[in-house]
Amino acid sequence: MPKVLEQTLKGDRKSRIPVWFMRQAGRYLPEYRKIRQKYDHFLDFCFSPRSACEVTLQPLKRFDLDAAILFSDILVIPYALGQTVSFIKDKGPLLKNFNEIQLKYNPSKLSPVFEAIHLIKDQLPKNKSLIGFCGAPWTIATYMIEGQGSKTYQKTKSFAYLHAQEFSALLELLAQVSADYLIRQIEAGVDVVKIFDSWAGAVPAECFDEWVIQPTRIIVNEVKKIYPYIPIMGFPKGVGLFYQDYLKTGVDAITLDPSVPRLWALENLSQHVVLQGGLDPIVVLTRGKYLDQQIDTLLNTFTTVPYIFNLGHGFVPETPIENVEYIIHRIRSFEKSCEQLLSCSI
Ligand code: 1CP
Repeated sequence: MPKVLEQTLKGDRKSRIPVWFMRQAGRYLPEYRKIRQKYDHFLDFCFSPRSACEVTLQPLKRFDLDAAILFSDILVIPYALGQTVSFIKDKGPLLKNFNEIQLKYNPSKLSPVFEAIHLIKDQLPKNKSLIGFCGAPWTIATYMIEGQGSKTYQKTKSFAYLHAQEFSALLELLAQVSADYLIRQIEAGVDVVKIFDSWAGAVPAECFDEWVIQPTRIIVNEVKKIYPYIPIMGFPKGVGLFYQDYLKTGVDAITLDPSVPRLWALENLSQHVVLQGGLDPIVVLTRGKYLDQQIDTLLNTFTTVPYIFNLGHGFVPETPIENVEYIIHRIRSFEKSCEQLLSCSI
């Protein structure tokens, strides 16, 4: 059965615009919160194949979406490398003692993720795609070294500037391990993979090649060596003009953050990669002129090129479910009006 997300990722512009959302499974859904409360520890939740499968499929039961994204987290990689990872309620991730760990990769710690993928694939409708993912080496390194989320990345950058060789070895290790992790996800059944570089916007221009492009390119090359036809999406959030440099990573699709000018992306990126995303997740909290404007600009700018509708970052927990329904409805109405226009002009 044709899967519109994968067809679009191969460069085909279809009349149906594929739609999925970052953090489409998450705290804005009551059915997610219900399962979430069963677990004290977020990683126990991620590593429970049946719960992970259930929440992965939840948004597809509610909304007319074209893909599921595996429910897991990018921080399972530091965990598989031997670092203690926990999630503190209302505060976020906490990772212990980067200096004291040996960094030894144990992929068997990730086997519940592959089990979850098997379960999801058994239940996922055949016309929908399953997206697997990992964090990019820079973003993972920031969590490992800071021990938590950060605004300044002070510890990570100081480490990188003062111990350049060690930092570059860490990025290389993370790239190899992440490639292995994606390959195992593909073996287990994911159809598409995505590399999240959520904090790439904090990298200084002079270091962009070394900290972002090169490690990401290693992941892309390693995965493509074994699975050349599996589409790879990249998300270099917040990098401005460096979105164009990011093409050098060899990814097949790029997610736009809300600040990327749409026409600039059309003119400078769309000939090389499939474009995806862009909608401000915060405008989704509202209804009215700004929400409509942002949806319509995305749809109208990318009418002639392969484009996948998505946000420019994840849904926040306060997102009203009706607004998600509204966005999808607006996209499907746009498709209908395009079809009518086409049939009138023949
Ligand atoms: O208690 C909860 O319910 C925690 C909220 C939550 C959720 C729903 C976390 C903790 N992770 C997730 C799932 C998750 N994380 C997915 C699953 C699928 C989906 O999108 O529906 C994915 C792809 C991620 C990836 C992830 N985790 C990223 C990259 C994407 C992004 O949002 O930028 C990052 C940076 C993380 C780290 C993370 N995980 C969770 C928190 C609170 C954080 C920290 C974010 C920060 O530092 O600001």
